[in-house]
Amino acid sequence: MIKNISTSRRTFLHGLSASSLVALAPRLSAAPMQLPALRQLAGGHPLIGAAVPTHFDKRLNAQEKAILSSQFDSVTPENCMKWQSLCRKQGEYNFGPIDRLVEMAKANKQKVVGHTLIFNRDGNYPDWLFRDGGKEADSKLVWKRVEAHVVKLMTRYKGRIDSWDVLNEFVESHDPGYRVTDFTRFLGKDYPVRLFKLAAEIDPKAKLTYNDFAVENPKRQKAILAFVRSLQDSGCRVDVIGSQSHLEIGDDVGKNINSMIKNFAAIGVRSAFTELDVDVISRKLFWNPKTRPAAVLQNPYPVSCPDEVLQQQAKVYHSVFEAVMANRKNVDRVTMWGITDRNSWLNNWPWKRVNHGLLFDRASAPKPAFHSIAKILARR
Ligand code: 9MR
Repeated sequence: MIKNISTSRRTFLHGLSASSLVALAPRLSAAPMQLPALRQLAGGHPLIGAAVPTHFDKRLNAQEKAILSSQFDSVTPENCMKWQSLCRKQGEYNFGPIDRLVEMAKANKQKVVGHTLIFNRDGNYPDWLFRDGGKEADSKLVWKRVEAHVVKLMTRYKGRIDSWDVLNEFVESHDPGYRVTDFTRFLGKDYPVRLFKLAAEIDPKAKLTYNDFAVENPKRQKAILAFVRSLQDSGCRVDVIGSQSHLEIGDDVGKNINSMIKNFAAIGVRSAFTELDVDVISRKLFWNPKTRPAAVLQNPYPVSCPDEVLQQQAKVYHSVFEAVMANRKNVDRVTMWGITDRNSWLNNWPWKRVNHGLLFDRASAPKPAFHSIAKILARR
């Protein structure tokens, strides 16, 4: 894997202090590799995170575990804390996977993100939530269940969760301004106020985050800013706005991110980049129903991704980290949505293909994007 590292990158590695380099367990027949540790280079400002799959103990190999512990100082459960995974059957909570993640994080001196209390998208809740025997539940019963769930989850992990994604994907920039889901249908459009107040009451010390997608888009950013201001006006504490940042090559987001962080800071809220990845196969054709049939046939890099594409990808990561470091006092965290390309959700969404969206490839080798980020972090 060392052969992927260009001369300039080798020179860069030699320029780093020994304490910021970590050895990764070698693959069979490969030499041990010294890599800079992003978490050490950033020094906690911002935190550098990764999403971790459910049953990570079995699903990650030794190299991926070594990357997870050496590179990242924050972990987000990718799925096991979502209501539908945690409590598929009413009354039966499966806390095992979260408990193991929290323990692992403690051993690795990593912070944990609580993802997520309410995911305001249909399908991201258990089937029983809106039912009452053979009929629909009424709004009182649904809120009672929401309250009980939030109390149970937040109380159990109180003091061990650094930041809670209290609410995920509520805002739409078009009418009516929010995503209409079973949650809004049953609880009304103002339920986020009750939710944030409840979360603040249970854990006054944890950061409370509002998390959403495409926040770098100016129209959505404006709508999200207005939403968070309305929460503040209703007496809610919102510490962080999370920008998921599921980007793709060719995205030119640096300027928007720069103004986004500043705009959020102006209302007293810090930013986080909560689910960063950079798709190397553009999704644009997929969103157009006319071109979708052709889009879903695309699988251009089934074996490996060409270097020129990886360089384009590195450019996008670079622009995110440039903006982050220029505004670092207002950025809480940057989390990658996975560890290596092997386990990334981008291999399956929005269609099945071999994807290459993260900082480490399928063999756990660092990609140009990794080196470009390390270089920016090392400048601080
Ligand atoms: O990566 C996650 C994938 O494995 C799940 O099937 C999916 C549905 O819950 O959620 C994915 O993670 C999402 C995250 O929780 C919220 N923002 C969008 C992410 C990608 O869909």
